[in-house]
Amino acid sequence: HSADAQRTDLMTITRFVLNEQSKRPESRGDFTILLSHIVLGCKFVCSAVSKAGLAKLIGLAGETNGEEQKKLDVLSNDVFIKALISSGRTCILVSEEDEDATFVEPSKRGKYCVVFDPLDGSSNIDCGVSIGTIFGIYLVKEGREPTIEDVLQPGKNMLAAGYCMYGSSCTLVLSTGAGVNGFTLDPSLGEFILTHPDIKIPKKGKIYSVNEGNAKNWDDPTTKYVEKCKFPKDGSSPKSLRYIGSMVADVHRTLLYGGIFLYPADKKSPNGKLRVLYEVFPMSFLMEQAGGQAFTGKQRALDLIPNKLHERSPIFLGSFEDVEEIKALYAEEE
Ligand code: AHM
Ligand code: MG
Repeated sequence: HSADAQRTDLMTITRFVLNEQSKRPESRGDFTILLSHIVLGCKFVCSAVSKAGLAKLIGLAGETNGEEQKKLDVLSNDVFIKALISSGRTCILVSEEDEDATFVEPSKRGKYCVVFDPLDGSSNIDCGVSIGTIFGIYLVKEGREPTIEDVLQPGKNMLAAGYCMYGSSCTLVLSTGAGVNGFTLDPSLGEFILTHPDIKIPKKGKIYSVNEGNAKNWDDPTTKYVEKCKFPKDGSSPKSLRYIGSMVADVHRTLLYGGIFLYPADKKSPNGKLRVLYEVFPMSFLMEQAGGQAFTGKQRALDLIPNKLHERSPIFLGSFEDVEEIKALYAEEE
């Protein structure tokens, strides 16, 4: 796909996924249909996010006679839940916003389970800084009633994962298990166009990304690792620190520029902060597909078997060699 071809031969996300799926003999278009409903949700949230700052001034759609406006994260969740159910391709939905899983009624059921965080990075919503949607997709075991066990599966069983970043542009990054591709929303077309084909994360990076305000409560390996980033002993330059506090934005930068993103355990939160099913797993899936690694401090992140829907785990992910270093520090502990 040369530059000129990219301008005139538009590779939309739908066309891309249809091509990809046509190589799979068992495919009947169900995945493409599911994805188009996820994409619709992302477009809606993108539009809502870009108008958020104006909401007080002009009033957002749906607001009637002074009734209180829905918070953006609640609104986004409602849109995703409805879009996913109406796709007719889902059976279980797990959202960060909902305590319990949603079981789709039999007449609208399909074979996919979707785990998602409709609007992640809540602390950045009100100041207009990048936020995002994260999702992962599992296939339900065929021939029996869907149960919660269908989603309490290790991340390596995911069929696909992705995120959409509502940043200076709206970017959707997707993997269906054969590499990672990035699409940018062309607002004038209302279509996501392939702009980042076959993303590979640099083997090693120059950036580390962590909430250093928690340093007081870190464990030894994390403390030693961050010390190493700042005061390398092997003659290399210190790493730069970048931390937005939106996982999607911090991971997106890590994927494109290389480096490491960490949300470690600390004395106050022994399991870290980020949620296994719809934050840790999709991002770990994408990292591995792009040639990087994701580690929990104990094991490969995608090998984790979650016991609860909203379980948390520490996470270290990014460039292969940077994650090797933190793995070595944890190995020394044992
Ligand atoms: P949220 O689901 O309440 O938005 O929290 C998740 C966010 C992530 O996007 C981000 O990586 C992390 O929380 C930042 O946490 P902290 O503010 O503790 O650094
Ligand atoms: Mg979240």
